[in-house]
Amino acid sequence: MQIDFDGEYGFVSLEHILSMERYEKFLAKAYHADMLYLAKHKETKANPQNLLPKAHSAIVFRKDYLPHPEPLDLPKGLKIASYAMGKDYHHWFLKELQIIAENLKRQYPHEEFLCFVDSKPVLERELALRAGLGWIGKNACLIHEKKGSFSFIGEIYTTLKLQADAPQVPDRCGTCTRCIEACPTDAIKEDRFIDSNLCISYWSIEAKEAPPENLRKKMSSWHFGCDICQEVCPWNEKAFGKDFFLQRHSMKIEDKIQSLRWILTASNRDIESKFQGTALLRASARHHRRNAVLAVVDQNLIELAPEIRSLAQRFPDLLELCEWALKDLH
Ligand code: B12
Ligand code: SF4
Ligand code: SF4
Repeated sequence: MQIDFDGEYGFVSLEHILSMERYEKFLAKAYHADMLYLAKHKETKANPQNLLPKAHSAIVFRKDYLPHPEPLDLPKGLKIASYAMGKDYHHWFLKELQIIAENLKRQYPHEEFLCFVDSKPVLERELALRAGLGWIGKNACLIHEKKGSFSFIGEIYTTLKLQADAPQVPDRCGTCTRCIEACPTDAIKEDRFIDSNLCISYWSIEAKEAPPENLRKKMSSWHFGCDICQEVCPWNEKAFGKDFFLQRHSMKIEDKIQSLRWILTASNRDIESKFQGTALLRASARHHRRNAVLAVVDQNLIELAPEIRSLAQRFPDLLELCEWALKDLH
């Protein structure tokens, strides 16, 4: 089967999902933090046929996002994970897969095809690994030997019986432990698990509350997501060059102040309309303000103390965080 796709793809059988024991261990250790949907998803992740009855196979897609395929001009001076630096992949990547699925349906009118990107109960990393698209690194990410790990995963479930035709990529982490050492919060645990309770990505995107005090000063100014455990990976260094990430983070202090001031003072509507169509809207305006307060403290931007004082008055639910920040700024 030949598919017109700018990226890699492979086939995998859906008869047996292999890593449910690992998944259960993740849940048993409560590494999912408050993402309770991950526990609810367990049953369907183990049984893909709950999503598409008679599903036999998946076509799994790996799409690079660095540089972002749909870039957007976002406020300068905010540390935003590369995956969110453009239009939301949940829409355009899913659309790409739907077009592929429509073509396949024309070729195989008696078969069924169903597309997913990220948000449905699908064990995407296992499928990508078994489809030969890379290996799972110690940082838990799918890594491609030549292209690195800055990639999205999506898949089409189908009733077609497709044979996995690519060999599984061997683990190429070897004795490297760079990601484990670089993670500021020690979120990378044994056996390639991430403890979301400690992960900056979780606290800046998914969490409803502010991080506990012992983590607040370790957020390293990440406004949305975190790329540290990928940026230090030698396979990304090889794909993008040694200085690539340093340059990406060299931001002017005036830009930082300007962008953080804007978030601290903007209305819900302003924040929502600025981030419309991007993955940044996964976090509410309140959460963007919370993240901005943490970045102000991280950078000790005392000039933004008045904005934090006024934020505390406008949003009493951020009072505790703002008071903590004001005590810390010097
Ligand atoms: C919940 C979630 C998170 C959580 C928890 C992350 C985690 N590592 O568990 C948080 C919010 C922290 C997060 C962060 C990020 N995420 Co996220 N996230 C998800 C989501 C929705 C579910 C992941 C999940 O179930 N985790 C639980 C663990 C146990 O499962 P798992 O990570 O899939 O790992 C399985 C495999 O690795 C497998 N496995 C490992 N070794 C082996 C060996 C064999 C032989 C087999 C068979 C299986 C196997 O076992 C695990 C259990 O089945 C997926 C989308 C999806 N539907 O899968 C995206 C997804 C994993 N995230 C993605 C991205 C891009 C990110 C970030 C890079 C975003 C950012 N820059 O901030 C970070 C990376 C953090 C990290 N180092 O993992 C991409 C990953 C792409 C890639 N190249 O790996 C995904 C696939 C979304 C997508 N469709 O592109 N994420
Ligand atoms: S995303 Fe950041 S906080 Fe999470 S495991 Fe990787 S380096 Fe650690
Ligand atoms: S940094 Fe090293 S250990 Fe971590 S994922 Fe990359 S190669 Fe593997």
